[in-house]
This record gives sequence, C-alpha cells and structure tokens, in this order.
Amino acid sequence: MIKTEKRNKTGIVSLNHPEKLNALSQEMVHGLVASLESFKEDKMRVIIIRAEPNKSNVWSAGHYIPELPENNQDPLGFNDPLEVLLRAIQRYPGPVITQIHGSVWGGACDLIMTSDISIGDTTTTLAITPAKLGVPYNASGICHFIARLGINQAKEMFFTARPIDAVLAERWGVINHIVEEDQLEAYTMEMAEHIATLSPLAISVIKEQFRILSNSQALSADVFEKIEGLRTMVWESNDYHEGIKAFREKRKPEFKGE
Ligand code: LCV
Repeated sequence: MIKTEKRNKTGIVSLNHPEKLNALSQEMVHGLVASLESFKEDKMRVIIIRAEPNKSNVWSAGHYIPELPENNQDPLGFNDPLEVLLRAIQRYPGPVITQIHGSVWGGACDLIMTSDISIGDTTTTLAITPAKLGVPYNASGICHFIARLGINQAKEMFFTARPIDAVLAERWGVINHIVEEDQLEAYTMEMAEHIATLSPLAISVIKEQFRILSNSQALSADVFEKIEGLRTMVWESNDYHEGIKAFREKRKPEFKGE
C-alpha cells in the first residue's frame, strides 16, 4: 500500500492503494509509521509524503470509513492509527513535506495540516468532512487547523465540508506553494535537497520548539472533560451511525440531529 525510496538524504514515501483511493486504512497507516521509523534509523534529513496517481485523481480519500468503530467507541481516539501517524509526523526529527497532486479528504486533510510544508499543484483540493459523516472531530485535529488557518476559514471548512481549491488553499496559507503539475516533483525535490544540505541538528531542534510552543495551550481538566463529554454525545448519536451507513449504501445521509 506504500512505496518508499531514499534519494541522498531525503526519504520519499508514496501512498499506493489506488483501488481505495489511498484511503488511510490501518494497514496503510501502519506502513507509513514504519517507513518514518526506518527513515529515522537511516538518518534521512527530510521526508516527502506523496501519492501515486489513480483514476479519480485523489491524493487520499481520508480515513478508511468502513474501519470507523460502530460500537459507541471514540472514532478518533488517541490510539487511532491516523492519530499515531500525525504524532509521528510532528515528532520526526526533520521537515516532513507533503507533495499534493489531486483531491485530499477528511483525515488526510489533517495529515496535510500536520505536515511541516505543503507543496501542491493546480489540481489540489482540500476538504475536511466530519460534518458529512456525523463524526465528532477531536481537539488535537481542530488545533492543527487553527494553527494553519484563520479561525473563520477553519470553521468554513468544517461547517461546509466542501473542498477548497488550490487558489484558495494557497491564499489561505494552507499550502506553501502551488506549482504547475509538471513542476511539482522537481520543485518539491529541490526544496528537500536544499534543506538536507543545512544543519540537521539545528533544524530538528527548531522543529521540536515549534511543536512544543504551538501545542502550549494548556487545557484544564474540566475543559478537557467537557470536550470529551460533547464528543461522546456525538459518536453515540444515530447521526454518526447514519453517516457511515449512508457511505456504505452509496447514498446521501439523512441527519436528524439526534
Ligand atoms: C474507504 C473509500 C473511501 C474512504 N474509505 O470514486 O474527517 S473525518 O472526520 O470525516 C474522518 C472520519 C474521515 O477522514 O472520513 C473519511 C472522509 N472521506 C470522504 O468523505 C471521501 C469519501 N469518498 C468520496 O467522496 C469519493 O470516493 C471521492 C469523491 C473521493 C471519489 O469519488 P469517485 O466516484 O471517483 P468512488 O466513490 O467510486 O470510490 C472508489 C472506491 O474507493 C472507495 C469507494 O468505496 C470505492 O470502493 P468500491 O469500488 O469497492 O466501492 N473509497 C472512497 N473513499 N474514505 N473506501
């Protein structure tokens, strides 16, 4: 489900499950986490996460919906494989660059927000979709969007669940650069190779400082418990089960707000 390659001091990992539009299944995510660990052992200084093209021009369709729990469990809990991957990206001791061709959905959009630098092309679109599925997004995920977007823009993405296109993504600063499709690989590789010539120690410590300082909003216990209580109410709702059932039955969901 993934392909890996080492070019000098850059580790490249490609999502490669075209049949399911690179949906982030547990198997694919475990492969991604394992590739980061092996790149770390090989002292790769920069990581590029890209996707092999597929018939629907989808970079990744996000969480693998059939794997979402339906037994009143938290669908995006701390140990959810995707959350493990997002933390591994934040803790990798070097820049993780996402190279985006095509559309990005749901949890994969959170992966983009969590990466250090994003380079897209004119086909790039980004959508965050919990409202489409009845999923109560999690606090760390919402923090990733607040860190990357104005709060009104982050709210628009969550409340409409509609894709934003490359022009808007660049204007809102979600994507660092949008280049022509045929420039994407070369542009991204050039930036990675340049970063790999700089001090890996300085860069890894600067990255860790960004992580610590940007995660520094302390949550009091009762605020944390209030958030968890609200999220429990949603993932125990009929709407949550309806969202997944509608996807499986390939039809639009009928949300009743209960
Ligand atoms: C499993 C899939 C998926 C998929 N999982 O091709 O952010 S949150 O909170 O919402 C979080 C919980 C999350 O990330 O949820 C997932 C969010 N993702 C989405 O909402 C995107 C769902 N997919 C789509 O809307 C369409 O597949 C797009 C528009 C991406 C592409 O449409 P297209 O008509 O080109 P198909 O829908 O025919 O999909 C091709 C195959 O990929 C599977 C889908 O079930 C189909 O498999 P089968 O041919 O076996 O039926 N697939 C697509 N997305 N997220 N499987």
